[in-house]
Amino acid sequence: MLKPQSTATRGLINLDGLWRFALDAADNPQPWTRRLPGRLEAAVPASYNDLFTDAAIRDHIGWVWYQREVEVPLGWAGERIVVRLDSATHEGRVYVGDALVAEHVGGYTPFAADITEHVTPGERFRLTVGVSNVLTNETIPPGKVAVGMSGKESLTYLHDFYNYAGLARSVWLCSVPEVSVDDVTIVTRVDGGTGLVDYSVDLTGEGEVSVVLRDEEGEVVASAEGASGTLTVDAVHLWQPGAAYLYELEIEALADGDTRDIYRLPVGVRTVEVKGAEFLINGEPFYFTGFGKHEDTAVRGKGHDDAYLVHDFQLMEWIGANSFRTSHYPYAEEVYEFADRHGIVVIDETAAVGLNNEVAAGLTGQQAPPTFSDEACNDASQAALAQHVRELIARDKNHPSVVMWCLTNETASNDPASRAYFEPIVELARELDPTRPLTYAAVMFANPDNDNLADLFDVICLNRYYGWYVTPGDLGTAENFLERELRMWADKYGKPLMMTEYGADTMSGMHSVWDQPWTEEYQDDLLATYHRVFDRIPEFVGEQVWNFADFQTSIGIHRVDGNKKGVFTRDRRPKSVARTLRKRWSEIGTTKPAEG
Ligand code: GCB
Repeated sequence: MLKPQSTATRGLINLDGLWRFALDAADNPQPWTRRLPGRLEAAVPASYNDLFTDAAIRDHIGWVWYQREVEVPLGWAGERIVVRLDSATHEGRVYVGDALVAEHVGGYTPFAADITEHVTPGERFRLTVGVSNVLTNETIPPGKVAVGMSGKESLTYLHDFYNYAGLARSVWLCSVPEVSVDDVTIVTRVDGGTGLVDYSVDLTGEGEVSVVLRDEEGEVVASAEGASGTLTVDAVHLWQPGAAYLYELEIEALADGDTRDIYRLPVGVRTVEVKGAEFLINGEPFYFTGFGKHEDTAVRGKGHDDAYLVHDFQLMEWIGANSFRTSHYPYAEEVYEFADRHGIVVIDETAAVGLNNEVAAGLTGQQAPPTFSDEACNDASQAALAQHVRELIARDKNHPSVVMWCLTNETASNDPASRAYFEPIVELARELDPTRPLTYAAVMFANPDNDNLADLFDVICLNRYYGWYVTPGDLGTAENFLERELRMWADKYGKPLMMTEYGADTMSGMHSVWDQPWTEEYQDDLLATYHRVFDRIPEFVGEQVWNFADFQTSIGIHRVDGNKKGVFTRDRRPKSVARTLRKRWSEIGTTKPAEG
């Protein structure tokens, strides 16, 4: 799905700001048919949970309602009028006046509705959006609403981040011409010093296509007629990690020789490939450094914020990180666009997190019910994941920064039943995008002897907590365990291996002369232990620390105001380890370090 944009042929109105807000209530059925009751206003984009002081809002389970008036410009007469939501977490329903115009399940991908029939240019309409935060065993990610003995409902889930909900990304009103660019797919190849840009355009309506590729100076470097073809770029300027270069593809839809639509797309020419145990970008071995991140800030929750976007990328640049994983869901599109422009490499992850009953059981000591079963991850959940993968790849396929899809975080790949669940998902992802490697982040219960998925993927990503959840406080044993396990994976599969999570909860400001978990020194020592091992494994291609910053989680006895494994605090102040990482990663750049 193309991101909306404003061009000579397309209008775009940003609907962010303050919307009327109300919880769903039995005494106010069909709230979209009238003005929402009460005086609450919610900021868009922002998760609604932390905006208000009323616990009933933060703890609400079910639908909430956002509403505002929107005026359609008079000049949009004759155009198709579309409302686009960059996300509604986790389920959205959109009403124009009294009419339901769109429904969407899945909290981290966009959706849109053609509302031309429901609105009149020059007039105002009431836009109401319902958003539900409910997770079930058939949603991605999964969750469960349970009623406790007191009769109070609670929403539980198996992922370690707070279930922020609402309109956390932008909402748009767009005008699109009758004959318009509906979709574009770009694949780039390199032949010596020449770049090859394969393009394919889908139109809505009958028309012809013409494309022009410009360099960063605005000079035309190639052009073509037709809905698909290959553009040849002599003396190509490659998109490189740390040195982004973006061409711009201008796509024109014409009918009867007249321009009907113009859409522009940044294009980075680069190749990605896995060869043996190497991850190659533009034919050169690439070593990932960086983080698993979250969309998470105080007050906004998962609300997208350009100031944090700029600041987080500044911190990543300062620390020498060349990459991050969008753990554990697709991020706002602005994040990928920024990464495209700044040469940061992205592992783009689905929202398939928490598909693992053993993780909770591990903490409670109870026997886990099977993860893949009618009551848990069943056919409907698999279909929801397939749909999510379709939407993710459709949204992000053209970003040069995205070098790999991560199809799930910490599923129960040690359960043989994981195979039947994930094999079709892997096939689907390969069919939708034959160009990018695939991976999954393997949970600590999965080892080379019992894992059932590794052979399906191109890169093996591991999340490991030796020295934290396993052998806490004993980094010597952690080092032995880690090295033994990494060598086993490398010997068995001979594929690139990387660590997508390793780290230690750390209270900023807590210090000790001893090896004390939770201190800043322990975080530093734990990471150094891992780095020694990484540098001894030839198949090792990258390290992404868990996590970039401290982040909010569900309330429980295992977390004190959230997860504290951040290298930065939640308000982005560096812990001591940041300077150690800065030194190591600045030296690494993009090249695997020699054994130290
Ligand atoms: C994991 C999860 C991540 C958690 C992390 C932790 O394995 O993938 O979501 O936050 O561990 O800190 O426990």
